[in-house]
Amino acid sequence: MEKAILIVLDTDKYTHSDYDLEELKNLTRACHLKPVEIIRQKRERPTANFYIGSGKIDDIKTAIETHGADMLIFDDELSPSQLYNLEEAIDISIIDRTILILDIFARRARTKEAKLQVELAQSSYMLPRIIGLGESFSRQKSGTGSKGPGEQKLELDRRILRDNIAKLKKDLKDIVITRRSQRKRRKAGMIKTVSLVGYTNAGKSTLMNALLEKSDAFSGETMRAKDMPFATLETKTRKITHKDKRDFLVTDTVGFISRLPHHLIEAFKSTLEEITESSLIIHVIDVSDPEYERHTRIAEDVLKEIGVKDIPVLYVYNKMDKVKQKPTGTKNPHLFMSALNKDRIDELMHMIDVLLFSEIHRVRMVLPFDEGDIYNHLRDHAVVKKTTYENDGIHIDCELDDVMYRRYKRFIV
Ligand SMILES: Nc1nc2c(ncn2[C@@H]2O[C@H](COP(=O)(O)OP(=O)(O)OP(=O)(O)O)[C@@H](O)[C@H]2O)c(=O)[nH]1
Ligand SMILES: [Mg+2]
Repeated sequence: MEKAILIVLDTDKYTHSDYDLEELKNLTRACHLKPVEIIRQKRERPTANFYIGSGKIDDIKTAIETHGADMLIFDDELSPSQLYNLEEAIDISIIDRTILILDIFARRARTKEAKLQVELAQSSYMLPRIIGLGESFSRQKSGTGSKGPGEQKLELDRRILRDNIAKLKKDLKDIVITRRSQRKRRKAGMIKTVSLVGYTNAGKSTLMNALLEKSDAFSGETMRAKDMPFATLETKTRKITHKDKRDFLVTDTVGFISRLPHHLIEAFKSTLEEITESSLIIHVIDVSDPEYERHTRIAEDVLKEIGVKDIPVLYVYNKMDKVKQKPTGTKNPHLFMSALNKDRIDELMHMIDVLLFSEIHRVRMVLPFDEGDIYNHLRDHAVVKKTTYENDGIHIDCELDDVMYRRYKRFIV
């Protein structure tokens, strides 16, 4: 296995936690590289020439010697000139966080669409970085004013890359058109779609499998669920039918990660488009992960970036079998469960049914002070917009589904 040295810079903008370092090691391993050392520096901001301070270059060289390392991995996006300068100064291969993540995606992509998307992200990321090398090649320019061999080769590389990008975009467009018309047909059939989203490894595919097993039309086909980053790169949609519930479609898709490369989001937009058109989003959160609250925020940021708005969200706090205490800071409406043990899957089916099909009632309620349990139930299972404490009780503005509406009718004013 090739050995990699990881380079981490803590700046005023971003300080790495232990968790970040662990995650970086896992990403490295997912690329079949062995992390042998982390070199860490603290500065206000990256330097323009080497990203890290130039004094660190010697430390890096020594570490390369010591370990016999084959690769340097920078846990950030390097600019074309930083990459170029580093390559000039250091003999072994250098990659950055974006190239690393793109490489994992490339290894995992199975469908034609996923492969095209990854290749598009890789090519567009590399294009300006090849140009970065241009400055060095042009130094070889011959005296007659004609182009030197290095420069000619560079132009050729760039042209090939550009042609390739254009071709990838066209191929992808054809796939997107097919996808859109499939979705249109589904919409015409009025079947609602539920999208599973969340940080990578949260248990989305495991939850999809648990839902599939509940379906009367279960074919035996399951999603790939594995303990590794980015097990899923494809979007898969399946129908769930149940004798006492209304049919719906469920979509499993690629997971998110902290500082997900922008190029990747761009390239995967067509896959992620599915989410923006769903009727309900199930945000799966791994509560056994100490950073689950941060991961929740990261996933929400990605959803915003791909254009999700005004879609109701159900928060599934997953892997409850691995923790002793109920998680804090939970969002609503939510459900605590274990997708692996399939506990509370019936309750999930019920919540999906209610959220998808019941009418929403916007109401004002006045709860007597001794009905704290009901208040807690509302907070967990309805959308509470505003709470004020008045003399006659707790005044609550909230949105209730049919079931809750009937249940608490007596408190509605
Ligand atoms: N203990 C426990 N493990 C779980 C649970 N749900 C999922 N897992 C495990 O967590 C790992 C990741 O599960 P996946 O379903 O692949 O997660 P994912 O969100 O689809 O991940 P990506 O597709 O990589 O984004 C697997 O090893 C699952 O067996 C759970 O409720 N409890
Ligand atoms: Mg998955």
